Amino acid sequence: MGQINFPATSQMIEQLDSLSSQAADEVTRRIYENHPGLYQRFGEKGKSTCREDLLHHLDYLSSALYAGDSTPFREYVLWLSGVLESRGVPSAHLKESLLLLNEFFGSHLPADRLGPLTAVLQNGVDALVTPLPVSPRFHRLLPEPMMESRDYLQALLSGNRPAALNTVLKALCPPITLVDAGVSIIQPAMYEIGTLWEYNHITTAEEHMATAITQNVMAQTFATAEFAEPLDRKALFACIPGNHHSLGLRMVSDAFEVSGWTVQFLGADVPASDLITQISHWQPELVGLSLSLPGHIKVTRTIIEQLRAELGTSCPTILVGGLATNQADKLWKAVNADIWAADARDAMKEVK
Ligand code: B12
Repeated sequence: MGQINFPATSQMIEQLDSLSSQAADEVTRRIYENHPGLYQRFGEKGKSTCREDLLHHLDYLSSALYAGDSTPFREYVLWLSGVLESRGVPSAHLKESLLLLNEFFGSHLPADRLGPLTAVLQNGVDALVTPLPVSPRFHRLLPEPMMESRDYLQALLSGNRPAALNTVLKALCPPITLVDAGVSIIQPAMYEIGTLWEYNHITTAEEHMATAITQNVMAQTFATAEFAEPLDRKALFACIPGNHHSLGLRMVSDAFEVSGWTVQFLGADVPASDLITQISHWQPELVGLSLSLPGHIKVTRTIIEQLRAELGTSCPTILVGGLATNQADKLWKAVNADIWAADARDAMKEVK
């Protein structure tokens, strides 16, 4: 389910992207025209949030088109409707927005280009009408949690940093490695933190606290790890511009470093031009890029194109990963990378 059979021409997606700002303006205007009470309740701020939300819908729409698979869009619609409903906002507005976007593109794109776009939008509307109890694909790719993950989650929720650290340190006995503890204890707990935030069971402050504790735990456990002999191989890791989710990439980077690679970890939201300069100066054999939201697909594709154009045959192998690439099969191919891995353990297997 979700696979849509069409040639997702990049030309069609470019057209969609170039119309997105106009579509967001036009559909916001129509929503406010249909519901004059909204302006009285939420004023200009509500209007600009509505426009921003529409731009997010379009990001997910275009990534589904890149993937030739409506799954990321359908899952996004279900995710958003959960976020809205759990905060007391009826998802009827969401359905209306999707239908209005469909109308907008119906009158701005040639009929022969419309098929795939309408199919994806309709899939989103259908998801709202008959929601199936699905968990997002990125949850299905999540490694099997170890028992300790529950305790770790409890420690995060109660803000107990020492307990979180002890849980991981105690689990770190052979054959359990640093990367095992990362993907099978920390990662599932952080995903659960995300789900709790999504359904409004914890606040953004509590999510930030969990992240801060986890960063500290990862740094402390890294300091106790046993390192393999140096390999004389260099890898550089960075989150693409706009991606603030750096923790997962840190886990990947640490896995490489512990296995003997020399690494540079550039962290979150690295500006494209500086990233390219850093790569061409340091000349790693491998570049690992992390993208978390479907809106990151386009910029990653552009960066990879620029890297290949500037570095030619000396361009390093490009490995990609992150939640955005875990949202649909082969979505990573849309960014023109050489390899993809679903998690840090998988990355160590993919890169020989
Ligand atoms: C912590 C967190 C944040 C923090 C990140 C802080 C930091 N320094 O990292 C902050 C507060 C910045 C944040 C912001 C946002 N977040 Co956030 N966040 C999370 C949360 C709870 C945990 C992320 C995490 O650390 N996971 C644990 C790591 C270990 O897992 P991972 O990232 O998947 O990484 C693994 C693999 O993906 C892979 N991998 C990752 N990168 C790479 C790279 C390579 C090369 C390879 C090979 C593999 C690889 O290997 C990693 C290790 O195994 C997630 C929930 C979730 N499911 O992940 C939400 C989540 C990702 N966020 C979400 C959202 C919506 C947002 C915001 C839009 C919220 C907002 N309105 O502001 C913003 C967007 C910011 C941006 N532009 O990037 C949603 C995304 C929903 C969706 N459908 O896509 C999620 C899923 C929460 C949810 N359930 O609703 N977030």
